[in-house]
Amino acid sequence: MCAASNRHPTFKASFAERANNATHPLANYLFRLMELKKSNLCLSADVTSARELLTIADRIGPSIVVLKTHYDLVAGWDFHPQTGTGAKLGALARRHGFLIFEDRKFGDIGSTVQLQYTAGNARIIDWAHIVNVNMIPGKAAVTALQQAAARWRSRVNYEVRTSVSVGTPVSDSFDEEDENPTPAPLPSSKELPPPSNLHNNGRKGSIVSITTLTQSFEPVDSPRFASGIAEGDELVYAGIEEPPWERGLLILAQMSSAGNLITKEYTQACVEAAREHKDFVMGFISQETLNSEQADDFISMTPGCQLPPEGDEDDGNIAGDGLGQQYNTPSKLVGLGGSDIVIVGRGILKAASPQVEAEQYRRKAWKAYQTRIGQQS
Ligand code: S5P
Repeated sequence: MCAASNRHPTFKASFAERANNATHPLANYLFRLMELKKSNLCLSADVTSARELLTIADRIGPSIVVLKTHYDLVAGWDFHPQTGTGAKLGALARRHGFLIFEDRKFGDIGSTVQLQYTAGNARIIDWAHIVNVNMIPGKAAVTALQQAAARWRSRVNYEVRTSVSVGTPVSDSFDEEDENPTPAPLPSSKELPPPSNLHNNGRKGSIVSITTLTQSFEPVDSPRFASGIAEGDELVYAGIEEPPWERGLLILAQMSSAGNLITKEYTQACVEAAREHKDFVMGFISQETLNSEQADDFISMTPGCQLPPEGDEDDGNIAGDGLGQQYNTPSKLVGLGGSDIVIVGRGILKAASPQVEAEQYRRKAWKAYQTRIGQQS
């Protein structure tokens, strides 16, 4: 563990203080959520069906501040933008108060990661508050994701609906099919061309064609966006507003797996990239805090976390999974390493009662944080 980081002001600062200093709107929100829920726990929801994912998100939601997904290992993921799995997770996130982090580990050239983030069936940016990037391709991947997020952000407040109808207003007119037959025009809609064109001076209706273009702008947070989702999904977690629309990025700066190829220089390059993109990069996936310069206030989220088996002493050492994964306890990661959020998958998912176990992890990780900052519980 890096001694310099342990002397950094953020090591002893409370999450409430760090919320006040945070410049990234989503980091500010997350710190406040952590204080409100007394939780610095992220569930790594590595389950293989959409049904299990939604069930576990609903059950564990009250204990966590972040739900981490790997959407590509989920069978039956419904891609519908308003009623699909992403939208349903979003409704659960609002109800229980957590952010969604898609652990996509983007790792390609800029233009490809932009498309992977915003396009395809999954349209990750629509439902994931946070994503992460593998820095192998270099800083351009971060810049590219930031650009894509900024473009998305500038559009997101308004959903644009355009309907085009072609035909004539006279009785023997023919109508071509509407391109978008569903929505009735909203009150704010403007019609082009003006209605005076509807009089055709007695010319045969079938020759005259009038195009009506209806374009309406609807706030994306309109209740209509919740429609199609089960009743009750409009419920919102009390005590805090809904998250801001700004998206956040975590840089994969260190890994938990044995023999990983990340070097100190590589980690340092990740920190530099984060400093250059502070309005998009919230922090790191790392094994310890990486804050070292005075102005740094990045969030460290740490996977490779488990509690010792019941009755065993917490000496910080836990057996790995036999496939390279290494584990440390919350007290070591948060208390000594200065990590802010622990990421736990199988430690919770494989427990006899995941709900009870999640509460256990929440309490231990929160206690480690309180001890670190010298706060009485
Ligand atoms: O270094 C890493 C980075 C990540 S994001 N090590 C990890 O284990 N992860 C992810 O954390 C991994 O992909 C998995 O989803 C989760 C750890 O799961 P667990 O079951 O071992 O707690």
